[in-house]
Amino acid sequence: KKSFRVVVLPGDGIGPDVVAQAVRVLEVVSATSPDIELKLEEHLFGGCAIDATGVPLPESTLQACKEADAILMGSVGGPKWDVNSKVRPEQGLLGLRKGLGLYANIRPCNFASDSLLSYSPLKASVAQGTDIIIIRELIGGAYFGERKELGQAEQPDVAYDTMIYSIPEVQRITRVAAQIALNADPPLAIHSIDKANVLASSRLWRKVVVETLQNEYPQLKLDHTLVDSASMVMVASPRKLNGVVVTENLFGDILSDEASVIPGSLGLLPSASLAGAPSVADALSPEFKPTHGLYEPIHGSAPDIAGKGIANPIGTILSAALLLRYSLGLDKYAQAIEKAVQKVLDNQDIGGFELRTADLGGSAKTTEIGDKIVEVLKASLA
Ligand code: NAD
Ligand code: IPM
Ligand code: K
Ligand code: MN
Repeated sequence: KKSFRVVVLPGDGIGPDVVAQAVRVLEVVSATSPDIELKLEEHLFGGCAIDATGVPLPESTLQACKEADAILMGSVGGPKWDVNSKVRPEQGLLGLRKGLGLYANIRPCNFASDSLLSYSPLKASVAQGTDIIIIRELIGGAYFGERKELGQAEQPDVAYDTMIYSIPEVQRITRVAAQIALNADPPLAIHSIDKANVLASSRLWRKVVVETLQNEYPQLKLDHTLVDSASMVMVASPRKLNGVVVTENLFGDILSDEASVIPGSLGLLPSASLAGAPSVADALSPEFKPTHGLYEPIHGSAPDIAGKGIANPIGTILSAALLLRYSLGLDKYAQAIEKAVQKVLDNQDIGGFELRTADLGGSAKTTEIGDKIVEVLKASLA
């Protein structure tokens, strides 16, 4: 049996609730498969790690993540840990991304099931057929440029962040976008989003995206949209952005939350954050395994519903599917999980009543959704 080590970081708020359901799903895969075994180990991370150890990313957690074959995460943060305090849960997440070199954040945004169309905040005619894969650069830009807090800067009444990109940083994320576009048949269009009419880092971004694609992937279709306009297109006619959207860290953060609600709920969408040498692009071709992969739902710790047992676990369960696909090379099981999720959302094989959490207008508990997905998955693997 091939054995894989998976580090589990439940984190804060609804994190532990939704991660517990994804863990059950991974345990089903491990127990059913004749040839693989998943060894899951939990570690402290985020606000709960601050409470227990004083820091959000304890050295032992970072070390375990470095040694793991993959990482499954919930979410970190919450009102208990003030944004003005020196030590914050979110610093742990940024430290983990940087520490593992997770530069490529993949956030697919499409309808897990057409039965969700009526839950979209957009009119069905507008939302229908939205199928966007957001590729967000994750360890550059304003998140990691030079920063001075109020009181630390040269002038007493100033604070600043620096949005900075290098040519290699943009080249490698462009290649990831290109590889994902090429994995589809026919290849997907690439939409690069920037603010090149104002920002120097965006002018570099656009130039490098153009040159990299021209030199290395001339067959791919590329267009450019300014981020303000793109955020409007996202709700006015999101299908125009169908394909691969590639953008820098902060724009990607904002646009991916905006896009996430189009297919029904923020609670449905997974993400993968990948590192890889020489390039994650290779990781997305069948022969390659990323050096590190962190998988988490795109939502946060949802303090408004934490502790109520009503969070939607599907984004985290689909993140576990991405973990199997990208880091462990187990596409077959990833597909089985995605299929099980779709069946539950489509109300198939589950006894004739609709099972949805509150974000999708229902009254099901987090654990009930987990129960059903586990049941359907077990049946499909038997
Ligand atoms: P959020 O994503 O936590 O919540 C936004 C809204 O979506 C809330 O109304 C919440 O109830 C709802 N929601 C989110 N996930 C849901 C789910 N699975 N099921 C049902 N409803 C869901 O964003 P926020 O409120 O801006 O942030 C709260 C905290 O989470 C902050 O401390 C923030 O820094 C942190 N955060 C962490 C991550 C992460 O760990 N990667 C991501 C985003 C935000
Ligand atoms: C996300 C979150 C994080 C980000 C925060 C919690 C640091 O919003 O994963 O999208 O801004 O990247
Ligand atoms: K998350
Ligand atoms: Mn975000």
